[in-house]
Amino acid sequence: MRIDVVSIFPAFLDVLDLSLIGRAREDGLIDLRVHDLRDWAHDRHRTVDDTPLGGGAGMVMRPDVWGEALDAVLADGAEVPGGPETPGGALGAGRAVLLIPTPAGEVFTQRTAEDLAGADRLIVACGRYEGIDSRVPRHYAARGIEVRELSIGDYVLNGGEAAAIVMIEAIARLLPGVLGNPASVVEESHSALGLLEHEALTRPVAWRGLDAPEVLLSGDHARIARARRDEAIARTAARRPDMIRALDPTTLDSQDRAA
Ligand code: 6GU
Repeated sequence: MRIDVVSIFPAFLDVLDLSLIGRAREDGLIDLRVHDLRDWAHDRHRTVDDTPLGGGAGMVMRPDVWGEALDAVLADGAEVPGGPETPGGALGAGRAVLLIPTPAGEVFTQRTAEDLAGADRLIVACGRYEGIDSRVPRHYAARGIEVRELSIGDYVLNGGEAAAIVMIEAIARLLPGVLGNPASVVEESHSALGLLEHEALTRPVAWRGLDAPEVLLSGDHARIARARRDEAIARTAARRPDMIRALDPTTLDSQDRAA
């Protein structure tokens, strides 16, 4: 997957050199490129924002600067499926998604990550201040590009960079070959069942007066699975009653209902 990030703080994205994502980049599974929006500014001061039309607090990022930046980044990916030069339509046979992190977006969930992991390229436009001029997403959507304005939750960050890192990590770990143990992704997809994961324990079995549940030492895999599921339901009910209400009753067995 090709991922381009445009930001006025490109160094913010340096953490993506580390850990799992860094390894996936070295292995060529992810082609991540970070761009400085100010490279497309027009003046000596490299201005990228202006006061809001209609007045009000804060600054809004200029559509002309963003337009030139995104046109250049899209053209640079011409060889990528989904790039503008790929035969088969405005953006070719592949799937390119313009992702705009914003607290005013739709909420990014595991389902969103699974969906976006199917794209050939992501272009992530990180806004600061009060956001990017709203004509920018409208313009690219009208050009036939899939535009997703996404929020990572109901709180406000100073800019899209931290949210972009969250979303890129959630998407990238779903790409084939990125995770050491693909079973962890499969097990999580049970969270598609709509429960939090069961608690995890390791050795020592007794620690500071706290004993691990005996069942985990029983070797009885059916009993272990049952105990874990009961525990997952109990903690989901305690921590995320909204998830319990949203459960599909047909996915529950009689013992679940008793729990
Ligand atoms: Cl995507 N951006 C900003 N600035 N704040 C947020 C967010 C995004 N998601 C939650 N809060």
